Amino acid sequence: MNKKDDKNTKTMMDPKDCTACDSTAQMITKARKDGVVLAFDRAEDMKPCPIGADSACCKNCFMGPCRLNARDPYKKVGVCGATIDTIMARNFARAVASGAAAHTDHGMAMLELFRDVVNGKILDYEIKDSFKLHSVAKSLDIETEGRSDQDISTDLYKELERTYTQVDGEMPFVKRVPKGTLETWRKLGIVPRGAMREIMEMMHRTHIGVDQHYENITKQANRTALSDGWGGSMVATEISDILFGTPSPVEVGVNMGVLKEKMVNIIIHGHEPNLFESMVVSVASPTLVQAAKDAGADGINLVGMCCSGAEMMSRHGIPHAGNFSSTEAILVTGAVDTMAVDIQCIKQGLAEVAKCYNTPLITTNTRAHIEGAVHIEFNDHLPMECTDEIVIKAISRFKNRVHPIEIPKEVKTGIQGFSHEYVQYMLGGTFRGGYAPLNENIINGRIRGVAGVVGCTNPRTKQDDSHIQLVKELIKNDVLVLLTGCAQIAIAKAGLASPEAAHYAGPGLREVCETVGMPPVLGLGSCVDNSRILIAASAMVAQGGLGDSIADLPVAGAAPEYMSEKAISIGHYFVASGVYTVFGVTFPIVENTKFHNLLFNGLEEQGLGKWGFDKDPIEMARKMIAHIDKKRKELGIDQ
Ligand code: XCC
Ligand code: SF4
Repeated sequence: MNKKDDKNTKTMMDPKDCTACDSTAQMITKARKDGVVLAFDRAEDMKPCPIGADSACCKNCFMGPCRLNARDPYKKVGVCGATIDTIMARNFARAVASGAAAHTDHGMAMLELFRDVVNGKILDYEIKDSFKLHSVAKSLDIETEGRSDQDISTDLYKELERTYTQVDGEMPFVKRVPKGTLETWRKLGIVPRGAMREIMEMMHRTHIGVDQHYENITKQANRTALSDGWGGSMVATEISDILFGTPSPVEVGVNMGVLKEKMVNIIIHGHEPNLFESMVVSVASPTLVQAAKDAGADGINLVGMCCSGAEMMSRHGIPHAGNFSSTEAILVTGAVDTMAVDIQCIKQGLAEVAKCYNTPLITTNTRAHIEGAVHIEFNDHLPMECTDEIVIKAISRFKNRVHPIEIPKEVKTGIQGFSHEYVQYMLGGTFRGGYAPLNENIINGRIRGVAGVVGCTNPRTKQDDSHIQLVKELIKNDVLVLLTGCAQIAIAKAGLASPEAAHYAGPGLREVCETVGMPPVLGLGSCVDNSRILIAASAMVAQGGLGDSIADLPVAGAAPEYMSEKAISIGHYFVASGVYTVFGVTFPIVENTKFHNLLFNGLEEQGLGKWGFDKDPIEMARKMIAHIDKKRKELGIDQ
C-alpha cells in the first residue's frame, strides 16, 4: 500500500531536511497532504541492517547467510571459513560486476544499434557526427584517409565488438590509456580483456569456495571495473556521439519549473539515448502536435530526468526536470501526462505514485518491466511505433486531467554540454610554445587541480546538499569541477552552471572562467559519460608537463551522495585508473580491516589511485584538495 497510515505521520522529517531542492521539498509537502508516500518517507521507515551496511554479511551460499560482527571483525568466520576480508571483498567485487554489467549492456545496445544503422537494417537513425566517427576510428588506428564513412564504420564496429567478446589480449580503448598507467596495469596483470569475460570471471571467483584471498579478488575487481570505464561506458559515450552528435555548450533550464501547465508534459527517464532521440521526432510530428491542440493543449512539452535526460540536455538543450531523488516527487505536481522509462535507476515506487495521479508510467525496454506499469516495447527498427504511442497516451491523459496541478516555479538556467572534445578545444587545442592552456593554467597555479564530482542522490542524505557544498568549496579553492549524472543536475539546480557563478570561484579559477567565458563547473553528461573524464585526463597527460600517468595528475574524484552499484564500479575504475576517489553517505566496509587498508592505502602503493570516504562535504573537499596539493608537490609545481 502506498497511502501512508497515521502512525507514520508523527515522525516524518521536515521536507527542508530531506532535500536542498525547493521544488522537491514543495512536492514532498504536497504528497503528504495527498496521502502519497515517497522514497524519502520510505527511507525513514526502512532502517538499514547494520551488519549488511558494513558488508559483514555473506549470502553467497545456502549454508548461510553468515553474519559477522563489525565491532570484532576477526572473532568469527562464515560456515565455510570465509573471513571478514573475503566476505567484504566478494561483496564489493560483486557490486563492481553488477555496475560494470549495467554500463556494458547499455554500451552493447548502442553498438548493436550502430551496427544495424551501418548495415542499413535500421533506417530511423543515421551517423550524425562524421567528424567524431573519424576521430574515434583514428584513436584505434583504423585507416580513415580517403575511405567512406560506411567502410570506416564497418571496421569500427568490428573493432569495438572486441570490447565485449574478446577472451584474451587487451580491450580496444586501452590504446587511449597513458603510457605510465598502462605499464602499471600490465605489471599488475589487470589490463581488461573483454567485458563479458571479466564480469563472468568476477562472478565465478566470488562463488563459494573459489577466490578466498581479498587481494586476489580485488585484482579481478580492478580489471572488471576498468572494463567498464575503458570499455562498456566508453563505447556507449563514443557511439552515442557518433549517432546523435557530440555535445557542445548549450543554454538550458533545469528543475521542475520546466513543466508547463497548459502543455502535454512528457518525461523521459532512464539511460539509453535512442528512446529519447525518437521521442524528439514524435513530439515534433505535425499530426501529434495537432492532436495535442485538439485536446486543448498549447503543445507538447518534452523534458528529461536522470541520465538520459542529462544526455539530451547536453546534446540538444532539452530541459531537465530533476535528478534521481525527484522522480517520484515530480509526479505529485499532477502535471506529468506520461512518464516513459527505459533502464536503470527507475524506482519501482514510481508505479504507485503514478497511479495516485493518474499518470501513465510506461516501460519500454525488454530488460526492464515494472508491475503495474504499461509496457510498450521500444524497437530500434520501428522506434516511432513506441514513441508515437507514448505521445498519444500523454495527450489522452491531458484531456482527462482530474488532479489539481501544482508546478513549482524554480528553473535555473546554465550552460551544459561540455564534451571532452569541447573541454580540450576550449582549454587545450593549440600549444602555445609550451603546454596546452589547461595544463599551463594548472602549472602556473591559476587552476589548482581538477575534480570530477559525479553520482547519484540518495534519500539517506539531504538531496543535493553535499554536492552543492562540496562543489562550492572546491571552486573556491581554484579547483575546476567536471560533473556528470545526478551530480550535474544538483549543481545546475543550485545555479552554479552559469558563467556568473564564477564569482564563487577563487581568484585563479575565476580569471580563467572570465577569460574563456565558461562556468566554474563543466557538465559532461550521463553516468556512462564519466568515460569523458578518463579521456580528458589522458589528454592532460598527453599534453605534457604533468607526469606520464593519470596517477601523477593533480586530480581527484567524488560521489558524495551515491546509491547505485554503478557508482561503485565507476568509483573503482577511477581508483584503478589512478585517481583518489572519495565517496559519501556510507561505505560498505568495516574499518581497521585488511581489505579496508587495501582499498584506502594499498592500491596507491601499487601505483593506482585509492579510495576515501567522508560524510561531511567540506571535509571531503579538504581531503581532495590535500591530495591535489600532494600531487602538485610531487610534480614540482607547488610554488
Ligand atoms: Fe542513477 Fe544515471 Fe546515480 Fe543518477 S547518477 S542515480 S546511477 S541516474 Ni549516474
Ligand atoms: Fe557463509 Fe561462506 Fe556461504 Fe558466505 S559462502 S554464506 S560465508 S558459508
